[in-house]
Amino acid sequence: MDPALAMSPRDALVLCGARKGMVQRPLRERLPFQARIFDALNNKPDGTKMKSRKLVYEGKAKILYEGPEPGTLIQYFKDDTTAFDAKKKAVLEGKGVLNNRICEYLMTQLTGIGVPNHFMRRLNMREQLIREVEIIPLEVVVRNVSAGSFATRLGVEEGTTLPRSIIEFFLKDDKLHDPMVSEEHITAFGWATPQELDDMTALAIRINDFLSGLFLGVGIRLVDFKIEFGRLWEGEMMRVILADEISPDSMRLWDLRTNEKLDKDRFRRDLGGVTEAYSEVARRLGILTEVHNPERKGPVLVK
Ligand code: AIR
Ligand code: ASP
Repeated sequence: MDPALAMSPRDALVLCGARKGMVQRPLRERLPFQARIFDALNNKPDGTKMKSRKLVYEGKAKILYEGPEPGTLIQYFKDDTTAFDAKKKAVLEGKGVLNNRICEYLMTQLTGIGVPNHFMRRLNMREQLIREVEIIPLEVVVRNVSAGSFATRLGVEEGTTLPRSIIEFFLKDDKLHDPMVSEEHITAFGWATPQELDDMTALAIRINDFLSGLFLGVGIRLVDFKIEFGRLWEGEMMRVILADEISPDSMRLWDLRTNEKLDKDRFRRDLGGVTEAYSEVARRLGILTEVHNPERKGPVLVK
């Protein structure tokens, strides 16, 4: 079992208190370096890819290439970061490496509790092998605490714990700025069937319960997150499975003790320290130790 999961909440709090300066600095220094080595090995000097692979789709933060076998794709995590319909853009060195690792970890944990998802295995620093699915054109957002567009839309003060977890659906359509849609809209226009909506809702609740507990164990509050689902065809059978990514780009994560933001809001709100925050999430989950700090084998208690 991962030591981060075996940690008591009290250990986790001690760890939060211990983090400033102690662990963050070496991570910040080493991560961009490793990302550069990877890029140097994979790219020609002019920036083009070494192997010519068939590009399937390029999004704002990820690229999909044809996979080695039919029904597979390679998901590449870019350092590119966008917000507000890509009006705000930056390249944050090392972010793609972190998201690849965090996403791998969370998808693997979800596989462990039987949440079907597209992740097959990590290939290298920035890439993972995934199952090809037909993406359902919806963003499924689960919220535990008021923040972001929910706080603005409903006038619920940011930080207010919601009386229960709330699920919202948004249509994936950049031109329309991803409008919120109801179940009526979704089924009337056939974006998903009633059965698929039920499946997505049930999976979203399980994912929220599991991830809330997982993050709580490492001193982080899962405020909200966005997931996407896809249809996986197996002969005549079709299943709805979790797809896309789960990373600090798609979640709001607040430090349990200080409410410090450890997610993409650092970029959206110009708070600085974006990749440092993502590193901190990875470190608390126990997934960066072997890469970045060989002498550190797990959580260290500090009096
Ligand atoms: N999200 C929504 N669209 C893209 C992303 N990444 C995520 C946000 C946040 C949640 O969905 O990162 O975790 C809710 O976003 P908002 O803006 O609706 O409050
Ligand atoms: N990812 C979306 C965009 O690029 C929204 C966001 O993350 O704020 O506009």
